[in-house]
Amino acid sequence: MLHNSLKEWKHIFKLDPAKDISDELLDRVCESGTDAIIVGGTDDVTLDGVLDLLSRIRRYTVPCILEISNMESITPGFDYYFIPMVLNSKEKKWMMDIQHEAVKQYKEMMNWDEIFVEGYCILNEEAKAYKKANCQLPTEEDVLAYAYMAERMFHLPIFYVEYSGTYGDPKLVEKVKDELTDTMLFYGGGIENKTQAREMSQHADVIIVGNSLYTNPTEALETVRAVKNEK
Ligand code: 1GP
Repeated sequence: MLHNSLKEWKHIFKLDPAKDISDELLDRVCESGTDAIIVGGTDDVTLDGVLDLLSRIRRYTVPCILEISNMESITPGFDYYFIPMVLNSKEKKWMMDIQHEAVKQYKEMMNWDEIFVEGYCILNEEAKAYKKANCQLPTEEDVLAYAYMAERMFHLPIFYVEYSGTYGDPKLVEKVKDELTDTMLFYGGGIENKTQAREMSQHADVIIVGNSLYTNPTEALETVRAVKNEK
């Protein structure tokens, strides 16, 4: 069952533990009014990097989520843990096997009130995660079938349309939303300003803003108000 507070979320910032962020910018991010902060990345995610961000974000009241990238950087102390499953990977490893390993190692510690599994569909061939997880580019029909499977076959709480690094197709996001009833739709990728934030949040339940925080923080920070008040 999806935690009630998550059901109300509209906006999340994603911070990469492999990237530097100043205290000043982190303060603006944590006080921005975003619903939560995800700590997660693809390359060079280390326990030190994760712990550094966790301890700094913990000074604020904003909920803090670890999106698990590898076994080495799993640590207690987050409010929530998101476990990705890459639905359009060509390898069972990214859908099943690493999660299986993680369960063998951490089963005793797993609190399912805090854990949410995300069905990822990665649609940008240039994204690091696309390459790392050895993905296959799905057609629109494929994406809609993945969304259907995420909800109906796997009962996943979250379906994540991931365009990491590039702005995606809002029409496709709209069609995906029509496919889902209980499963929440997350959209992430290339959101740099209010207009894009508003466009994607017309369809997605939650938008995730990552990279633009590091490149143009002022505009990235404006995406919060764009989706939370001015809908
Ligand atoms: C990455 O979906 C998030 O996992 C956000 O993407 O970094 O392109 O904003 P961007």
